[in-house]
Amino acid sequence: MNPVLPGMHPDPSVCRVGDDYYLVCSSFEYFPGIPVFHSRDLVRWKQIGNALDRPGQLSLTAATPSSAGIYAPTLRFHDGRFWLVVTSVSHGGGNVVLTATDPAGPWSDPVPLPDVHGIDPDLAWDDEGNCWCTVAGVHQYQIDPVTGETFGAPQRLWSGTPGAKAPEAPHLHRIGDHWYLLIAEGGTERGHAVSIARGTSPTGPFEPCPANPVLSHRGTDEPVQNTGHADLVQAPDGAWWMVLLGVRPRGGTPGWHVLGRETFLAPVTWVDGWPVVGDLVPGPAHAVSERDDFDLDELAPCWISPRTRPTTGERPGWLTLHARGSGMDDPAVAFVGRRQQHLSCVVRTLMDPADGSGGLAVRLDEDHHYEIEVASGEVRVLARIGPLSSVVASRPAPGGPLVLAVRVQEDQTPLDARSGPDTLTFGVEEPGGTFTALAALDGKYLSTEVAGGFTGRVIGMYAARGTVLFDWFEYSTDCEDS
Ligand code: 6LW
Repeated sequence: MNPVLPGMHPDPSVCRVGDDYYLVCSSFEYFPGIPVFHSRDLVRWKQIGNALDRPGQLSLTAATPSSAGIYAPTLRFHDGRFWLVVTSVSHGGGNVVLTATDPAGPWSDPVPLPDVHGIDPDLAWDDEGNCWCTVAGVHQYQIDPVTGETFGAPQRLWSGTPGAKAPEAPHLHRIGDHWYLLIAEGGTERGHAVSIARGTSPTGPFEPCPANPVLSHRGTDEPVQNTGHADLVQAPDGAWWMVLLGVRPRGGTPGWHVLGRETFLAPVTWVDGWPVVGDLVPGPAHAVSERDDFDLDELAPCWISPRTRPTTGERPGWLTLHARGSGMDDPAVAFVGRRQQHLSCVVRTLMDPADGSGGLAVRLDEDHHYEIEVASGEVRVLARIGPLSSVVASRPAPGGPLVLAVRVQEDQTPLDARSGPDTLTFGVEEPGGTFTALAALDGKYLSTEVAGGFTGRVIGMYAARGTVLFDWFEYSTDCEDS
């Protein structure tokens, strides 16, 4: 069952209304922003929209670095409405509140909280109707979420466990007679942990749990690492659950994770008024075979683009992309992709190069990407790793539309400390379906351990020059991989 939301879905926040659960995640430099998911069982999630799906709600430009942008939303249901509070980490950014009656959208325009300083905002209401906005640090503001006004000075609620860095990701929940302040600490890397404190009022004082951290995989051989940044939800049967982020490092030392931080689910029981977090239940793996023929006017909600969405519709049934800037190295590249969600997968697309050049790319950020590109009568495989760019293979292009493919294969048996985590084989399909490989590249260079940042791999179509078109895009895996 875990991860319940594979691929780049970090900083999950969850709420329940009746039998329906809703969950949101960070989206960084990508547009549309803040994916919204629905589930009935906390295990199977379906994306129902993106909260920030109009350019007027979200200003991401080339001046927004990769891994900046939209961080750590909190989703709550209060007074008949859904509320989102989120940090926009970019020029003119800050914290904002949005509301919706239907979490699938439309969401309101953002209301700025100009006096709330700090990332990872949370919203909670007490019985008197006061609204508390708690941010990393951990500091708390009383606000009016409708106008964005702040009342009084911020109060420090808790600085986390002595010696642990980065108390962040606060979520304040009223459970029984207590207010619980859930936080992450230790930083979002291998030291990540979840801790909790409780008090009888939303403003504290808060008493730390003697068993903190209540969850951490630091210093263990657990296959899931960096566990932290959690939220709590109660099921209709009274059981409690925690959603949290974690990563799946693979290969040799130190282990490379390539899918970004993913969302996991863990059971929670209560002992003496403190939560006890159970194990992350793994698997079972499930096969996925998804295809988009681009026959609809609107793109499905899973498609994302760095910073702004390129115009896409022109030839009916095809995705049309006009180049912007210098291709995949450009922060504003015309790229439409989806998260890589499986350790092994196969991606294929039928591309018409028309009068331009472009292709199929695996992107971590503009400095770390591999792609197979059709340009100037050639098909070539390109690799960009930090300051180095290379054409690693080329052959003549057949002319006219052709199928480009990348096969991502998890390395099952690391041979030495430098092996893995996976191999990306780029190639073309001949008429009749035979796959011809052009190059096989080590996936570690498209990992967070190499590139840094907060995101994960996104695989998609791009234009490097002129106009190129894509008839369909397929993403599939088999049950070998979870
Ligand atoms: C987020 C912080 C974190 O704001 O990473 O894992 C940051 N935790 O809480 C970006 O996702």
